[in-house]
Amino acid sequence: MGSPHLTENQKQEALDAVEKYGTISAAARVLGIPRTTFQDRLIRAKQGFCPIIPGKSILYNAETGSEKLIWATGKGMQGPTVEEITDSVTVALRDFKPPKLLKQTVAGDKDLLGIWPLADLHMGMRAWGLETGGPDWDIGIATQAYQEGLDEVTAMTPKLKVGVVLVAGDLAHADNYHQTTTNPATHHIVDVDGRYPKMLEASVEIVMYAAMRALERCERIEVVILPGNHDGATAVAVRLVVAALFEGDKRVNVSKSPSRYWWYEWGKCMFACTHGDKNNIRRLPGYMADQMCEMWGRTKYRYAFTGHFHKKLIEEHPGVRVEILPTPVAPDSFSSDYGFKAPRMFETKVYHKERGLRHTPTVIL
Ligand SMILES: [Mn+2]
Repeated sequence: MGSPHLTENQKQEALDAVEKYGTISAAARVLGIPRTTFQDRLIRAKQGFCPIIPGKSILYNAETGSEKLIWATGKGMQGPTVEEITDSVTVALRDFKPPKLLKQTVAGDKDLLGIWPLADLHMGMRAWGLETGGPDWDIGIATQAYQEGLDEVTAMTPKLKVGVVLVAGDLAHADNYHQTTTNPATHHIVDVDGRYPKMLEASVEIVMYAAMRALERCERIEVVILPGNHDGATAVAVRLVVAALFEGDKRVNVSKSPSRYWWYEWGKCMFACTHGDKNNIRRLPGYMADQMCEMWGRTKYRYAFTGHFHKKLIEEHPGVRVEILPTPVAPDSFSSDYGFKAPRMFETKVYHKERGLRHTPTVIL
């Protein structure tokens, strides 16, 4: 294809001629050189922004230099040589710096702690969609929805040093064979699916499932099961069963504390959790500072969690971010009667020892 020794003057002459005379043919005629030779010069002059396709003929816009038409001739002009293509690509990519490879950790990041909140799962609740306006709900539906949500949110969670499976109360919907919540004085009869042992079993199973998933991401985990107003007795039973099932597993510690509060320290982070039916989010920061003053003093980032209200809410208080944890449970007749509604979701929360909250992978069910 043409002379390899095209001078800068010849290139400029070709560009100027096309601009002046409007078409390649006219420019070639005026310059007194064959059209194909002129076209070759023009292509070389424009190299860098005009791709050349072997076996095709291209009509360029004289004004802009962009392609107007391409004829697939199957013959005719040749494209640039392999060396020319290599050269132009090399020049174009001269300043491109590939990003560093992401750190592929096998072990968990030693500075990261993750929380798998299980707030208000209300295992054993039964709902009739026509009545509530939400989905039909029973133990089977809940188990499947929760397992899928946990799978998805865990897949979004990085590898961590420590994981906390934090059951923030109301894991089970009823607390006895009488289909009531914990306090008999309230006579609060709830809509249940199945007999009490079935509810207890499903409650244990979903905590075990979350723990197994967390173990896929963490070097070791803590399992914390706090009671709520629905399951004051059942939470104790679940805690004992889960502790027995993980007995001897060095990667798992199941808290046996009977307290309604969870306290934890991770580097400069302090955590607190209680169900939220008794202490509320406005009193919690002061109680946290008073009850755990030394942990408070050692830490810089502080997080308090409650459940109970079935909606996500974050309030920033001096020294503490207080969060109401969202729930993945469907509304029951009580919730829909009172018009309580919020997106159903699973989250995990990832905290750095020195930097506090890093991210909150979230799955909306
Ligand atoms: Mn509650």
